[in-house]
Amino acid sequence: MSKLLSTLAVVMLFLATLALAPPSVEIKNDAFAPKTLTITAGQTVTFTNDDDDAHTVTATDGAFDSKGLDTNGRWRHTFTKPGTYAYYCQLHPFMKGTIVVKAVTQ
Ligand SMILES: [Cu+2]
Repeated sequence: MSKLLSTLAVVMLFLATLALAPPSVEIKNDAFAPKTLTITAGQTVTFTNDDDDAHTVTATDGAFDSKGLDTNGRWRHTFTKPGTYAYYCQLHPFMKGTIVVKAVTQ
């Protein structure tokens, strides 16, 4: 296999792994990671608080709210409709994140 082909194979494998991994957001160092997460309609996102501080996952428009998540606290939310969902932490309003929900392609 040429070097280019084997590099391509590694990239494809990496992308496949990403596609299969359940979508998740880590809350660490007063930030959401990734800051912007793109998923497909119907997928459930798991938010995990890896900080020593409590945090919330609260939609800017109030559509969803995890309420307080303590250290190691977990909250799941299923996004059924395509769109862009901005959220923040009520305890630290400077913490912001976005979930981009794409329509399911037939
Ligand atoms: Cu917070």
